[in-house]
Amino acid sequence: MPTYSYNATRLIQGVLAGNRRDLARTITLFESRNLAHQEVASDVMRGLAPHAGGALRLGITGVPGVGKSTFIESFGIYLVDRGHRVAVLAVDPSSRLSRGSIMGDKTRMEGLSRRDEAFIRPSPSGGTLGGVAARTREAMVACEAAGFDVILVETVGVGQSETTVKGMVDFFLLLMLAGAGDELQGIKRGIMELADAVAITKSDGENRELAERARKSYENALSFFSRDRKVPVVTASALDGKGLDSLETILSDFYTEDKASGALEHRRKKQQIDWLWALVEEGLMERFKQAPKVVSLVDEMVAGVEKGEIFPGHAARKLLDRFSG
Ligand SMILES: Nc1nc2c(ncn2[C@@H]2O[C@H](COP(=O)(O)OP(=O)(O)OP(=O)(O)O)[C@@H](O)[C@H]2O)c(=O)[nH]1
Ligand SMILES: [Mg+2]
Repeated sequence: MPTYSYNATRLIQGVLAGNRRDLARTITLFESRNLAHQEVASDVMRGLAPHAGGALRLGITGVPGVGKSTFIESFGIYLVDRGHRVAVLAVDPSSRLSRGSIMGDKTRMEGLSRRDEAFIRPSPSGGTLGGVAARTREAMVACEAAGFDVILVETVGVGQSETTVKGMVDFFLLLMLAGAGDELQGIKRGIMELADAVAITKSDGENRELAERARKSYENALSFFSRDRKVPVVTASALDGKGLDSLETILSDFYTEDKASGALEHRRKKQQIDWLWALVEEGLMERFKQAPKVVSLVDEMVAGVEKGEIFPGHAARKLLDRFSG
């Protein structure tokens, strides 16, 4: 099968001019595992990176069904109507082409996807969480270079992905449902600790009162966490647009404040360095597992540990010595 060939200079020019087709193509190029493509991809990345960084990067998480996609649709349109250019990306390591993954169906974002000022890209599929996240970071660079000033990153509130997404955004919004009984039930404390703001979704119709009660309860719970700044809790509805204005104010205040104080820049630099180390770790592990001199010893060490004849610490040291020796 002939592989599609890309022209780095053309793609860079197209993306910088805000051409959506070129943006989509660039992201596809970044996702390609073809070696020749990867070389062009690094050239394109080098050309785009100096033009990135100009967007507010907002991560959005919450359990399946909480209303993330519907919220992104409403909030995205709200922002576009106010003159923003909005790109929507996703990190969903479980996504398969065949399965209904987050944003697998763009149907919940039909209105937004029709807007010229919006760009929606589903999660890269397959691979490790690290791999999916790396592709999303690269897509983010491309979107920023194309002039999008708000990047929304949807991730599903299970597993490790929210920690990973937290590491690539400026602001992390947790969507929660109002439920009867203990409001904190079933919500992992760890996720609450990552949130920069919480929105109680589906605060419309009969649910309004319940949502308001939940809001107070979460606000109270969050006040016990020691945090640099207060974590606002709002009620929102994607159906009637309730709470979208408060969220926009919260976000723009945050962005202005952190930009002026240098906190934004500082956080992003730290994220870049964390990312560097994550890539080194991942690469090292890959090289380790593929190194012929290690491969020949691995089975022996694993068998030894399994039988209880070799202490794991000893086996690990032997393998590492062989690798670096
Ligand atoms: N009443 C009401 N229903 C909503 C609202 N937002 C979402 N829903 C409904 O909740 C259901 C789930 O919404 P989604 O946006 O698909 O939720 P999600 O969090 O993206 O779900 P996953 O992608 O499966 O993780 C849908 O039936 C929506 O119509 C809202 O603000 N009010
Ligand atoms: Mg969804």
